[in-house]
Amino acid sequence: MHVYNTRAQIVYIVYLVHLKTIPTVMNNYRKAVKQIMLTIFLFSTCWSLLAQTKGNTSPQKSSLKLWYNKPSGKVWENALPIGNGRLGAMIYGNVETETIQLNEHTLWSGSPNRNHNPQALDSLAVIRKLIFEGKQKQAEQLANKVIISKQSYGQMFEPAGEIHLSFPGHESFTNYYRELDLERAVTKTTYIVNGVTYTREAIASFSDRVVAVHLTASKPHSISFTASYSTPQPKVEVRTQQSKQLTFAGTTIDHERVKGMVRYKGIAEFKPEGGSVTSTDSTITVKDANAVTIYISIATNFNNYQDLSGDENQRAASYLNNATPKTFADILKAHVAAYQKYFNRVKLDLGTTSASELPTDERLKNFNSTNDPAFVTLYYQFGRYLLISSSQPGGQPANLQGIWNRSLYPAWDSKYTININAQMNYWPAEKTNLSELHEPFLTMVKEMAITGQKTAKDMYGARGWVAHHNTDIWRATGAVDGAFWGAWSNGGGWTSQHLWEHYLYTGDKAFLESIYPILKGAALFYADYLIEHPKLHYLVVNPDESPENAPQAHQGSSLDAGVTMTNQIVFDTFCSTIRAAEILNKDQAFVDTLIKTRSRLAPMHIGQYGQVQEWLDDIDNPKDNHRHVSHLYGLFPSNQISAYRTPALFAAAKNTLLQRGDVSTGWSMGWKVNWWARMQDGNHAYKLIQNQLTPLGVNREGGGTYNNLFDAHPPFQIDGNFGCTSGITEMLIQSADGAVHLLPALPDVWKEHGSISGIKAIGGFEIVQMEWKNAQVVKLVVKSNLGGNLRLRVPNALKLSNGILKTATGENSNPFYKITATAEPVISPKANLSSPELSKTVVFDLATQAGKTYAFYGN
Ligand code: FUC
Repeated sequence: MHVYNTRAQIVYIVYLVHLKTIPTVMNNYRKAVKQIMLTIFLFSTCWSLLAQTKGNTSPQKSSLKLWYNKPSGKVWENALPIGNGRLGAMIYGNVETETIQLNEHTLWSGSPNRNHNPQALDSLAVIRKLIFEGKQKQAEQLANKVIISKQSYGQMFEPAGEIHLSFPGHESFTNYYRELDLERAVTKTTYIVNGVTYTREAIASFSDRVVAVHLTASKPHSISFTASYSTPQPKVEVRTQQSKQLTFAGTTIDHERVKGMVRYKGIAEFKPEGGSVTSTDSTITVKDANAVTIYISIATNFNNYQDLSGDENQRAASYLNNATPKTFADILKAHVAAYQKYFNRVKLDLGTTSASELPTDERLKNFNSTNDPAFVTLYYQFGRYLLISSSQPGGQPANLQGIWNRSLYPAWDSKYTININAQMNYWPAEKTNLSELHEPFLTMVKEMAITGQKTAKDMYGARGWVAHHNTDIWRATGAVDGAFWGAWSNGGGWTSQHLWEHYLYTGDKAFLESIYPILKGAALFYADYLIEHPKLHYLVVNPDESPENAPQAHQGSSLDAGVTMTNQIVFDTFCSTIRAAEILNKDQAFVDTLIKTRSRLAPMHIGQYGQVQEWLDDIDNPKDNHRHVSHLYGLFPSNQISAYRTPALFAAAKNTLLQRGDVSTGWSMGWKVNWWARMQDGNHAYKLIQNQLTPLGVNREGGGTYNNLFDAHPPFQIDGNFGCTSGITEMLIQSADGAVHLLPALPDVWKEHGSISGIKAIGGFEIVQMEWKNAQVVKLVVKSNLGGNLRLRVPNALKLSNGILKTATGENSNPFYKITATAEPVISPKANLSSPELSKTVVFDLATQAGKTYAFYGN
């Protein structure tokens, strides 16, 4: 549809027609005309090019834009996401019929319910015995009967329908352009029809709880359209009110024996400037307006996971009535300010090349064959944008699709898979300075800690709380899907570590006090549930599995006892609970028990192929390229495998990564960026970014990225976006291994020059600014929010602007950097381990004071 320089072409055609009609006798006149027309042509071409590049120049002014010169068409993954943590919308930017696909964070199928299977307890001893005897398949069959839920496998995050705006006469248009401005959280679509430039902007307002759409035109009285609503939901009533409101109201669907009881109400109000607005019983028509603002409010009766007594009508009306008196300009201003409070905290500059001048979809296509560092910056900030837009305090956590889902039966219910995916969503939260946005996830953990108590007691006869590999808005903690995937009881242990991580970054002792019972509950569950391995005598979890993977040796069954990831999670759960109790000065007797129990956990094993063993037995297949590499939980997000403290495990982790391979599902590649960053191999981490930033379909059997930069499992799954954003941070700054490590994994392509500001490190340090040249830190500004020793690990020596840095000695005295030693691994005599080469670093200590900022320079 796009015509490159229409005006120039029209002028030139007029010129040609003109020449034909002028008699030849008027040769001189003709020359003069030719001159004039040529001048007009050149001028017009330039003007047109300018107008065309206006679209092109705006993204250059701000490189933080996703922009395209084509509409989305029917492809949802071309549309651009906006969200305010409560409302989500996908803006298609289609010209003749615009589609605004809507979501609301609490619009889920079902209603308060429990899904644990209490039959587990009676058969637990039998299942354990079968597994210890090597009869995994039999154990799995029994587990399917008694452990796996006979109720819901988890409820679904549901769509709120679509508003369509159809513009008669807009079938043919020119100068098309659309963008998502990450610096302002605004989408914009512009095009020309009959000489009129039309512009549409859309926001999901952070300050006013509505989606607001603003339509303008370059000539008065030019805006006419009809609005309608469609939805895949079966139980919806659509109406119009006062000629200017389009409303929809419904109740969500039943699913897997759970009655759908979430009632919702949506109101879209159309406020034209000039012109008229009329309605039928299900459509609104605006005619000849100068501009139009559409306010969309949606609310449900959801109060919390056990209470649906809210009034969706009153809520939807009150959000709407607060917004409609305001102009779009007012709403936009407050929205941008509220959004930028978060977004502006972090700036990243990896350099810019001419590759960045193309539309986003073309940059994606070219990324693997060009040097486009600014594309990584864009993708990085898009990850932060997505977290801000899908996770706001008081709202629901970002689910498998963040807050964007158009399907009634979405993949994996668009809920929370907690054997990796939901955690990955929150990896960027603390380090990219979005700590407050961790809150919805942390609240979900607190709520699972309540529902999970009965699950722990009924299923396993244990105190504390447990969650399996999935949860949903009702905080289900039962085992679902099938024993192969679901007989994994570490959803509680792992998610509880996010509470501890939040404390490590913020130092908020009141918060630690408030969540201590949850950490303790997760540890208590393991203290009761661990059982001695009859042959190896370690304390292990049984039944257990290494998420979704099965060793060949177990006849296709995933069930086992004491798998590596679980041992690592139990270790972390104990360590953080012990540390928290020490800091809060409580529960000495329990701490003693945990310390004793911890010493009996299985250490990591290094197997015959030099790999970190996934299972206690050395049964890994070095050709296995399963997407989950769960046994490297200890390398990332945990810090049990370290370049400096555990060299043999570090070498083995590298072998595991090499054996597992690179290309996989989107989220798996996102995880691998983090792992290679921890391996201090920037080039390999960058290779994974390349693999991930590949248009879907190019990686055979793997994921990639959609045109709107959503991560492709496939299908769309947002975890990969967040995982990669975390990984890019880990390439530049890490703080999990006893020091703030600067430039631990800088790839060759970014070596020359770059800078990052606003990143957070453990212990409340903020990297206010870091600039590097030729892979050396040349400028560094660190703010110490909590005081304490700042240990810096840097590729080159630094000078403090007003003081002297001491070479680091001994353990880091900063309590936030205290690390419990990882147990010595058991190493197979067949293992061939060669130590990965590490770049040289220098390590400094600086005693800091809370609230002070320190400036350093490279030598
Ligand atoms: C886990 C993964 C799948 C998918 C699902 C949502 O089960 O193994 O790949 O990401 O979560």
